[in-house]
Amino acid sequence: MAPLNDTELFRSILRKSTNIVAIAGAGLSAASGLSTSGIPTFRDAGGLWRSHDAMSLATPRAFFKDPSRVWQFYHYRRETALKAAPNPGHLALALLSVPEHLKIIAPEAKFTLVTQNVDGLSARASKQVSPLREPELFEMHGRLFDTICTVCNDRKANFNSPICSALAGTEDNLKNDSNIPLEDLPRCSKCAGLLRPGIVWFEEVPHHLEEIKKIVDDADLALIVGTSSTVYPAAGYAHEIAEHGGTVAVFNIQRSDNDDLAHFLFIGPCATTLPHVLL
Ligand code: BJW
Ligand code: ZN
Repeated sequence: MAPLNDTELFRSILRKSTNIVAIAGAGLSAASGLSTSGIPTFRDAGGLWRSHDAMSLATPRAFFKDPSRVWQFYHYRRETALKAAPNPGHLALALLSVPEHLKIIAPEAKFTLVTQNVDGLSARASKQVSPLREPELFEMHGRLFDTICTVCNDRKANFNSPICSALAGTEDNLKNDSNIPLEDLPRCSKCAGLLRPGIVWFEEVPHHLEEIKKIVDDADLALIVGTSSTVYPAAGYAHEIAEHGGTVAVFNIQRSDNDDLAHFLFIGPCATTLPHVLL
């Protein structure tokens, strides 16, 4: 059956659901950011992977082959995210974690946000909406603002801008590799080893998989938001939820891979559709 675009029917299901999960991707953050294009997604026209080869940037092998180039890319991503702010889509999802503010979900309902995004904007939205509440938020592909030492494995939050002086200004010059000497790239404060971004690259195991598995197993409603549903394991969660009888609602600016199993489909920019449908 073709998916429905019926806000009232969707809300009646939302009100009855007790384990609600949102699986978010880059489209959720597309409307954030200072530039007119916001935070670029990966695979759309104008997306990051259209102009940069993913495999030469987002794998451990790529990093060890050319850490200067990979750090330059992540420096650009960090600076873009620092200038961005949560948009109404992030805020609408954050509000679902505060059911007492909402009449639209049951008071006993549990809402979890599983995001593939590394920009930290969903965590910032939760702080904005409810500063004291710890959100049920899983950042499965890591965080732009974490670093990991490649020698002693120390993981730290690091919001420095720029992260090191040698990268300053290179964000405007993404296509020209700056060949920064290894010793001038970000280094560990404990052992002086080379730091890497705290991101889950291809071939690495995403974070929180056990907790996410349980949430997916229990979910009676899934919101699939702004993701092309091409990267596993996240791409498989909607299938698993539909298979055990849960309802799946897709929020995307265009048709995407999970539409064939969606019960609801809300096409449009999710900074508009999420607040419109949820609040
Ligand atoms: C809007 C909008 C607006 C725009 N409003 N919508 C074959 C089968 C199965 C798996 C594999 C396979 N071959 C290889 C694998 C494994 C691999 C994988 O899935 N590869 C696929 C490409 C096939 N996966 C992995 O390697 C993962 N690890 C793994 O599998 O470990 C093994 C293991 C698993 C489980 C247990 C034990 C072991 C790791 C994946 C790490 C992904 N990392 C990246 C890069 C991070 C670096 C960085 O950020 O720089 O994460 S890839 C990149 O894609 C990034 C994203 O999080 C991820 C998903 O992309 P997303 O968010 O969907 O973005 P887009 O651009 O693709 O889509 C945007 C969508 O938004 C579009 O639909 C637009 O229409 C929409 N949109 N504007 C609403 N305003
Ligand atoms: Zn170290």
